[in-house]
Amino acid sequence: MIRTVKFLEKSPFFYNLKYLYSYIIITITMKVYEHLINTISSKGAAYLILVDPDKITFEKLPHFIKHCEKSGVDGFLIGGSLMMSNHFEDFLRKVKEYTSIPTIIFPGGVNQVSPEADSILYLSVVSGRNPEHLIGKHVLAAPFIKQANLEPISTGYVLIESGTVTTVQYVSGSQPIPRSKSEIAAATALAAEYLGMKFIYLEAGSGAQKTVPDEMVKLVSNYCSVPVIVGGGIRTAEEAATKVKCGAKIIVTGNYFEDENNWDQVKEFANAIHSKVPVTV
Ligand code: 1GP
Repeated sequence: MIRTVKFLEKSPFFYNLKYLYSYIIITITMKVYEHLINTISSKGAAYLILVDPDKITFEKLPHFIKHCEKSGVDGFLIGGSLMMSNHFEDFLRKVKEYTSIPTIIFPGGVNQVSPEADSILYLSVVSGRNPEHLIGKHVLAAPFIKQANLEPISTGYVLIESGTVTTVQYVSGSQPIPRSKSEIAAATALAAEYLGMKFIYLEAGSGAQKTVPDEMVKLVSNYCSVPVIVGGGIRTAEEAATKVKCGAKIIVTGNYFEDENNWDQVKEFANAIHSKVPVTV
């Protein structure tokens, strides 16, 4: 048996098969950015749900994931600014088991890099001046991302003041942009775009008291030509729809659906965000 395997390993057929296999894997993993861009163009905006491994049990996860996919969610962000549990890889594997829509790591640290996802938001906290979150962590993570064959999606992460100190603000040691300073947000976003970042993420922080101001979403979306992601504190489908009307191209919700009682509203959110898709009952 061992001899057969050794022979096969040396044969051109096996080599080609291995090559084909990696090609297929690369092709699949390279698709997430394109998938999001295509979704934005066909549906008006894309809807991502943030799943924090600390906030849902393994038992409830399959039902939630299947429910989200069925309700029209376009992808999952997985991770968080702070992670207390140590089952990140198992968690990702479990999510993949129940969905075929993209899984994108939303990393709070280098410990959240894993080959079990399709892609990773390569976030640089461009609103802050903490070098560790502008480039330091990226240097440490880059070799792991390459090894994991993950598709990095370079994203300018812009923290916006939202009422209280959020976990992301505290953990990243960076000052958010004041709510009334839309022009600072716009200049920051444009700088990120000029540095080659593919998305701008306007972030109020998970569970934020106040969402990113509509005026700011409008100004940043008009000022930049890369798609703007908006997240943090969105608790109603109307709020999500308003952000899209203001120019947001991707909406992220997390906290609201950590409460099981709200799960039946996922479809309502998806319909509100997919502005180009006629709603069917
Ligand atoms: C947090 O933007 C995301 O990073 C989602 O925020 O959890 O408040 O929906 P919420």
